[in-house]
Amino acid sequence: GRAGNSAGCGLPRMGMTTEFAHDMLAALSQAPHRISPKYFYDAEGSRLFDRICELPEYYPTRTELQILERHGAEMAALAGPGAEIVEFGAGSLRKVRLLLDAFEAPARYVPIDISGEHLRDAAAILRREYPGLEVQPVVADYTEGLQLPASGGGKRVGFFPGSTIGNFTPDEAQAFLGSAAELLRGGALLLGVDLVKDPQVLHAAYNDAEGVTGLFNLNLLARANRELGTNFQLRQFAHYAFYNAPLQRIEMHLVSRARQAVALAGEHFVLEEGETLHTENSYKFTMTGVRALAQRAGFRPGPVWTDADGLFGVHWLHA
Ligand code: AVI
Repeated sequence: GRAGNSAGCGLPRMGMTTEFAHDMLAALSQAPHRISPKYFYDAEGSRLFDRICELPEYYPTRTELQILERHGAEMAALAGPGAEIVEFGAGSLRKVRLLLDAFEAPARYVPIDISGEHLRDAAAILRREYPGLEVQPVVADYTEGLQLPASGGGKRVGFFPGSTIGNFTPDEAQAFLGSAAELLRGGALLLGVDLVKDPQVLHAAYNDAEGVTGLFNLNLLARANRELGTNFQLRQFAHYAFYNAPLQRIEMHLVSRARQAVALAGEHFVLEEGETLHTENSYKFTMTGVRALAQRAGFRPGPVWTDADGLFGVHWLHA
């Protein structure tokens, strides 16, 4: 709990760093301690996530790629010629390439991302590879209300791969889908979701033998030390990930190995031995669960594609 005696936080909400400072302060002040998984993704965290995607235990990335490869033609038929692909987040050039290759003369690609730098890079690469394609990046937080450039007449197809929706709270997922349905009205959303399965398979995906997921989790503290001047002792925290079956989610925590104090913004916060900082939820879905969720958000569920082992699902949702 809070052991300092300064008068409240008083940090203005400005850039990402101040927001991070604000949220870390809240996480340390309140029990249970929890912070948004969005803070995983600085440059180092993004590199570690790319490594996770290559791990033998982490099946989602390669399984979704395989589904997009096998069923791209069916998706293309639903999209029709001259479609416009709106991607929420721009972290998966490999995935959107499969759609761009399968679709008939896609007219436009609109990646939406908070990182302008990431977007510019992605846009430049795709413009070079697809000379006929209009690439129109939008720098914005796609979880907040946003406006898109007027569509050129083709169907607007949203793309939200990777089961990123699983990192939202159920309320956030509902709100996101609701605004996506508005944005894509008349078109559709291609939504990739990780499916409920054998807990041992899920457990292994977040507890890889090489320990990369642990490094990814701990990088949140390393990042706080770099950006906020905290003094987290990384060796004093253990990566802990488990499948919470009743809530259908993987939970990631950082467990304090001993009673320890952390300094932030002139205050000291004590973490007891065994207390955790809850860093991520990764919800898993059933096919019917996704369809019900989508329907509540204003979509009409269409076809679903999956792999032979039923690990991952890609849903076509009519907007
Ligand atoms: C980005 N997101 C869908 C990943 C997931 O599986 O929830 C992040 C991740 N966390 C640990 N491993 C991968």
